[in-house]
Amino acid sequence: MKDIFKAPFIIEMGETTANMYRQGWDERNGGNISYMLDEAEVAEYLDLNNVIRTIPTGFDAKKLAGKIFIVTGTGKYFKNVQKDPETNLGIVRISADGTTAELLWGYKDGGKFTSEFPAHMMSHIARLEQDPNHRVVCHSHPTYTIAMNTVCSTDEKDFTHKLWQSNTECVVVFPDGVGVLPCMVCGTEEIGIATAEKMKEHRIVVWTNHGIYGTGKNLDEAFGLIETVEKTAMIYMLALGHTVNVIPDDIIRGLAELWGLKMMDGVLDD
Ligand code: 2HA
Ligand code: ZN
Repeated sequence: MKDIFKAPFIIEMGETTANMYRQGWDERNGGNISYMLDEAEVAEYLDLNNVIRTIPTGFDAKKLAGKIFIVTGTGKYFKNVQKDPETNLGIVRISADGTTAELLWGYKDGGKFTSEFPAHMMSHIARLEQDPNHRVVCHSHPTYTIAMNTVCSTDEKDFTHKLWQSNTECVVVFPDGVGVLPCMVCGTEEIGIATAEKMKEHRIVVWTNHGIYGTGKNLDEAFGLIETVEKTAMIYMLALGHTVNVIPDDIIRGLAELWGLKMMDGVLDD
């Protein structure tokens, strides 16, 4: 068996959580990440027949039966993942009937996965149906995105338009736009269902007054989506009340045409 502490997925989880913490987006226990792993790769580091304990999933996760995820722990701080991955992370496999997760490694102090596990798993299901290469769901509390929620409506077309108008990168990085949920109680199956519904059309979903979900085929991609929204929200908030110049719709359309991208419907006037 290879040394799991040297596994690329453990190293990457440590790097990404540290990075997000240093951005100031993941205070205290804020934020959570789940990353679907390749079974053959995990088998190089762990005996897949050795289940440490089982943890209820809290919802019907049958569509992910047999899939293995590395997931940040509930109550755990992003700040601490890199120095103690075995306490702050866990590797779990969804059981055949989808009601439990089999712990294969981690949560060393008896802990369990994030309270947002249903939202993560339902988002994985929704994104995998759109893109078989999808692997990562990343939730965070980026400062300016949440600030933007306090001054903008929850209309996702309007929210997307404001982002596209503020930074030319935006339409190129997320032509599929940003899904926006109203302020809801988090940690519930209900917010999971609502998030997954948005994930059918968007790789990014904003939880109003709370934070953001970014997804992708790897950690870089999910992080990069959040980073682009957050940087643009910062530009928007810095300029708020002083705006004399935004990116015109014909330039936004021109960028999408140049890169051959299909834009979210209804954001720009036809
Ligand atoms: O894990 O971010 O949404 C703490 C949270 C809950
Ligand atoms: Zn949160």
